[in-house]
Amino acid sequence: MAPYTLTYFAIKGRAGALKMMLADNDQQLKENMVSIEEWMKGDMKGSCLFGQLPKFEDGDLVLYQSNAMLRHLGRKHGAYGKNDCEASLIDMMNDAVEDLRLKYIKLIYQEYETGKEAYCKDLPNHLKPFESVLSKSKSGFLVGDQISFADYNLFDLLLNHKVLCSASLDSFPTLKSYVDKIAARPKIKALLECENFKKLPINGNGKQ
Ligand code: 0HH
Repeated sequence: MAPYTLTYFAIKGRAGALKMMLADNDQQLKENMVSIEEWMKGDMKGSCLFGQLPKFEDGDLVLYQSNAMLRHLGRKHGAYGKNDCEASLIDMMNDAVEDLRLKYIKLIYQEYETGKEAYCKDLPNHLKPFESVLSKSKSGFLVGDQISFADYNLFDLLLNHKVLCSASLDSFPTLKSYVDKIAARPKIKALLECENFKKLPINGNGKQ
């Protein structure tokens, strides 16, 4: 039996990074896909602590909030640094990924038609700090000498941005090779090529 269960809409959305981290760690995931019709009935929304998905279960532990899920799995699978200082730096980088993800979500769901051009123009200003951190990293990961949950999260978001603005990484050689390197990790590659994952839209409104 899969130790972990994810309940979420049939999109990559806020679950992409989590699936990548699990795949990279050889972990099975049971998925309950919720249709928009089911969600609109309201019972499930009412049962969720913050009225939102994803919901993640690890045995008796029930988690909401996608970043809490990443942290939980990071702790369990050695992807949260090797000491407290590394863990704090990973938190910092993940918070920065979340800041960019919120901007991305706002664009996708609220202002895609009117805001896409300006968003893509401004994107380098938001990518520059990640390029800077990675260009100083000996391991090629955001923090320390091993991959962390913040790397899976950044990788997932960079893939979304490559779809949104195809030239987004052109002026960031380190970010570009970072994406290529993570995409080439055998279990990540297998996930990215797997039909069940590929067929999921990135977002819930058909925009990407
Ligand atoms: N801070 C939370 C987290 O990180 C945010 C969760 C969240 O925004 O986990 N959940 C949204 C779904 S992700 C939610 O539950 C955004 C995609 C929206 C598209 C949904 C339709 C998909 C149809 C296939 N939203 C529902 C709600 O708030 O009622």
